[in-house]
Amino acid sequence: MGVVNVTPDSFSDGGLNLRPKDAIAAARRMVEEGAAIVDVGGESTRPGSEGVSLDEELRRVLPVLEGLAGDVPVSIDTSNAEVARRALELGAELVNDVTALRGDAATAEVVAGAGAYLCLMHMQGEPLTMQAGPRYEDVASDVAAFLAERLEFAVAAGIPEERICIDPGIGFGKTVEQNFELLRRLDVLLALGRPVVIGFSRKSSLGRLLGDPDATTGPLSASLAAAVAAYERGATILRVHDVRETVEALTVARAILS
Ligand code: HH2
Repeated sequence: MGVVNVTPDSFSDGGLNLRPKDAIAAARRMVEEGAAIVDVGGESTRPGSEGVSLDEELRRVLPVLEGLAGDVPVSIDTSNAEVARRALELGAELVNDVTALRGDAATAEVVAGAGAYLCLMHMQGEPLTMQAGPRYEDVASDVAAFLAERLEFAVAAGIPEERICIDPGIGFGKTVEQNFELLRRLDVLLALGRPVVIGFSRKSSLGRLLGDPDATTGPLSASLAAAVAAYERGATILRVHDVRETVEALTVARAILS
């Protein structure tokens, strides 16, 4: 899953694809490089971000979705039901909701009605404050229990279980150590029986592990290591910014592992 952020302030690529023409070109390039789907988002959820208005989110993503409609498989990264609805009308196949259907009460119905795929992600707290002292009894089982509950909720709302994937939400209310523990213990999430998505690409925990306590991003080399490790442990969807390099790394990993 390639990431296209149509935002001025995303943590690693803010401003790069703010013009529709650039975002469309980036999405097409990612598919050429081997992405199976491109995740288009109009709101940064980096630590400390305050969110954008519905109008602004629509203004950012609609021209991009219109430009991609029909020939690029699209996921819409939103927690807003109206953005999801418009994106699905324009051909998006998957709704990637970082609030796991808690952000907007209408999203579940929109996804169910369209017969779309859904990604449920775990987040403790909300972006503005989520990195201020995240607490868990046991991070892997707490995240799994949350995702199991959201899965049940989504299915009760009419979204077939076969259309749902789950994501521990790397960096969303987790310390560096908790992020790595979630990957180390991915089996706890796999036990829920749904495909697992991992988005470790460029995240600050990578830069911090490498020795910079104030890092806000991590380098490509570290992102590739995390993607390969996640794949090896059973993740089947890797959400990444650097598609070509990740596809190359995963191709080699697969040749060795299979
Ligand atoms: N991470 C980000 C955004 N959406 N969705 C899922 N399912 N999993 C993730 O790990 C995830 C996500 C944050 O990364 P990015 O989109 O690059 O940054 P920003 O939120 O600053 O736009």
